[in-house]
Order: sequence, then C-alpha cells, then structure tokens
Amino acid sequence: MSTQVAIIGGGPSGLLLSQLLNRAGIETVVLERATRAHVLGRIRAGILEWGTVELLREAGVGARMDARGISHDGCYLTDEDLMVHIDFRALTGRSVMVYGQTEVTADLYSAQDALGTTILHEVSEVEIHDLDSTRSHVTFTHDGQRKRLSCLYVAGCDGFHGVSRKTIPEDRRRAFERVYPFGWLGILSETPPVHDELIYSNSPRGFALASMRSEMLVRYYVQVPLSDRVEDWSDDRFWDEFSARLPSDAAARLVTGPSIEKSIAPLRSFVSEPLRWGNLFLVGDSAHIVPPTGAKGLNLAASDVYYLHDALIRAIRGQGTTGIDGYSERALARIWKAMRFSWQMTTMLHRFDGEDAFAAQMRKATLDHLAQSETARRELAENYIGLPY
Ligand code: RFL
Ligand code: PHB
Repeated sequence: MSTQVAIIGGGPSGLLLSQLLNRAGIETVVLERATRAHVLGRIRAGILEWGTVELLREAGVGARMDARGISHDGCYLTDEDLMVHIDFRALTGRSVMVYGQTEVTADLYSAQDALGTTILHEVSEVEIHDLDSTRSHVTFTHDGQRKRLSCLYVAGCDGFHGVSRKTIPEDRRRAFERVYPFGWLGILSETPPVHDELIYSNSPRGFALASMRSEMLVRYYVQVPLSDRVEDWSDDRFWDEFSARLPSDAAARLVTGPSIEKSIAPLRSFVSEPLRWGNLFLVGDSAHIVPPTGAKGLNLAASDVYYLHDALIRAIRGQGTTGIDGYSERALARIWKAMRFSWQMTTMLHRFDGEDAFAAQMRKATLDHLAQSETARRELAENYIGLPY
C-alpha cells in the first residue's frame, strides 16, 4: 500500500487532519487500533472554542454542530460566598459551543465515509520506519496479516499512549510534566442542566463542574482522590456530594436521575518537545495533555491540525517546506499558553490534600479579584474562548 500521508490514530485529531487533507486532494490512510464503535463510545470533551467551530465548518462538518450545538456566551466561577459571571461575549465578542467530542467524531466519520477515504480499524503493532529518508513507511498488523504502508509523511495522532511519540529517540525529545494528586469523577445523566451556563465551583469540599451536552443531558464532575474507584461512587453518593459542592441556590434547583455513564480521569499536564522528527509530526494528545479544567484538550488538538494541514498541503504541492519546518515551534507557542491557562484554572479551583490555610486564601483572593476586576475577567475569557491561531 502507498499513500501521501499515513495517519496513526482515528480519534478527533487523526480524522480532522484526514478530512482537511482529502478535501485539498491529498491522499491519506488512517490506522486506528480500536473499533469505530469504541472510538465513538468514549465520553470526553464538551466545549469547542470559536476557532475549533470555524475549523470544523471549514472542514465541511459544521452542519449538525450548528443545528444541535448550544452557543454559550459565558460561564460561572463560584465558591461558597461568590458567584462570578464571566461574560465571554461582552468581554471578547466571542462565544464557545457546547457540542460533545463524541458528536464531533461521529460527524467526522460520516464525512470521511462520504469522501471515501481509507480508515483501517483494529490495527495493531504499528511501527514507523525511515523517518529521515524521502519516503517513509509504516508496518502494522491488520486482518491477521503484517502489512506495509509507504508514505511521504506520518502524522502521529495516536493519543498519549500511542507509538508515535515513542518512535522519536529518547535523547532527542524532552518531556515536561505535572501530575495532580486528584482526578475527576464524571457522570452523564438524562436530566435538565442545573443552570443555562457552566458552573466551575471551588467548594471547601473540593471542585465540582456542572456542564451539559443538551437540554436533557448533563455532564457533571466532582474532584476525587486518585485512590477512588468508580465502584466507590453510587449515583446517590455522587448526587449528594455534587449538590453539597454547588452554590446553594443552584443546589436547590438540581434535578437528579440515574447516571448513564460514570468514569474517573486522572489530571495531568504534559508536553513532549519537539513535535517533529524527520517526516513524523505529532498532533494532539500524542504530544501534550492538559487537565480538563480549562476545556483545552480537544481544542489544542484542533489547532495543531490547523497548523499541520496547511503546512503539509504546501509541502506536498511543492510550495516550500517553511510550514512543516516551522510546525513544531508554531504549535508549541500556542500549546504552552493553553498549558499555563489549564494549570492556573486547576490550581485556582481545586483543593489540594494536605494544603495549608494560605493556599485556600489564595484561591479565595483570586476569585474576589475576578469579581472586582473586568481586566481579570477579560484575561480569563480571552483564554477560555481560545487564543488566536
Ligand atoms: P485521542 O482521542 O486519544 O485519539 C487517539 C486515537 O489513537 C488510537 N491509538 C492508536 N491507533 C493505532 N495504533 C496505536 N498504537 C494507537 N494508540 C492509540 C486510539 O484508539 C484513539 O482512537 O487523541 P486526539 O485525537 O489527539 O484527541 C485529543 C482529545 O481526545 C483529548 O484532548 C480530550 O478528549 C482530552 N479530554 C478532555 N478534554 C477536554 O477538553 N474536556 C474533557 O472533559 C476531557 N475529558 C479527556 C477527557 C481525555 C481523556 N483521556 C485521554 C484519558 C477524559 C478522558 C478520559
Ligand atoms: C465537559 O462538558 O465534559 C467539560 C466542560 C468543560 C470543561 C471540562 C469538561 O472544562
């Protein structure tokens, strides 16, 4: 087999890159480890920055998002005393879109089917070769057979546990990491949202987030110790704890119901530099992870894809290599700013076990300052709606 761009991983990064390249007349083959049903069943991100929304429209996958997504003009940051409204639209002129990653992925699969692109599922033992030559190749097992895919470029879109990052020699990459001493327990429930905008709550009992997917589907989270397991959390226990962490007037309006999904995700900040090794380019979670507090994970994957698709199109059309040569530096400049924002939101809103009284006062003062200062609110809003590409 032969193609122009081999894409390892058929999650949102790999599918969006494939979509944009194929629309520009460039051939791709996507190699995905899991089944399509598995990829579509993963409940993850829920907030799209305005830039992601525009990129999805440009990729020809905006119709269902525009019909079903919910535009949000603001969100709330709260503690037991204060409820601070961050009015994105008044502060920046922009909004974000509530539209789940599962929906984005489903839209991308439909669009790829319509274009007739090649996506191989249930591939295993992927290995990437000859990255320093003009033609590279990828070997993998599919349908019980070992296969070889020859290509000009390889896009590593295979998430944090994929093979792409590890193909770069250890002495030629550098990792930056912060692991947080807690996780998020999330549930999905077919109940009406407790508020029409998201609530990020810094309660003395720990962080809670009230998010949503639609008018009758909520996504709620509570901060939990890393040692907790999903089995420790009955629905009743979840609702009691979640309610206790919300501002009291929101808690009074809370509608509870059975959970239809429940999972725990650890929180981590991670960057691996550089994003390029010969003909290999890392994209999305394969190169970086953010804690979900700033809603940046999926959006950073989209901005990486934006930079890379443009650079690859130029290189393949013979219009020069400045794009691919500058990809790593350009993408990292935006990645580090999202890292900073996600880390700051996480620090501002979570209770750290064993922390001293000073730490709680710092969180309180940060929220007080946001309540008083439009400049502080604008800074937060500008980062939340997404920095320019
Ligand atoms: P993905 O989505 O991990 O997709 C990578 C794909 O590559 C496949 N794969 C391989 N394929 C072939 N060969 C291999 N060796 C392979 N190894 C892996 C995988 O099966 C998968 O299909 O990465 P991508 O495309 O870069 O997209 C990134 C986003 O998914 C991610 O940033 C966000 O979902 C992060 N994230 C969240 N972000 C938010 O903004 N808000 C959230 O609430 C939120 N929740 C989450 C999350 C990430 C989670 N993970 C990764 C553990 C919750 C979880 C549980
Ligand atoms: C979500 O809806 O899953 C969600 C929303 C905002 C975040 C994180 C997750 O910051």
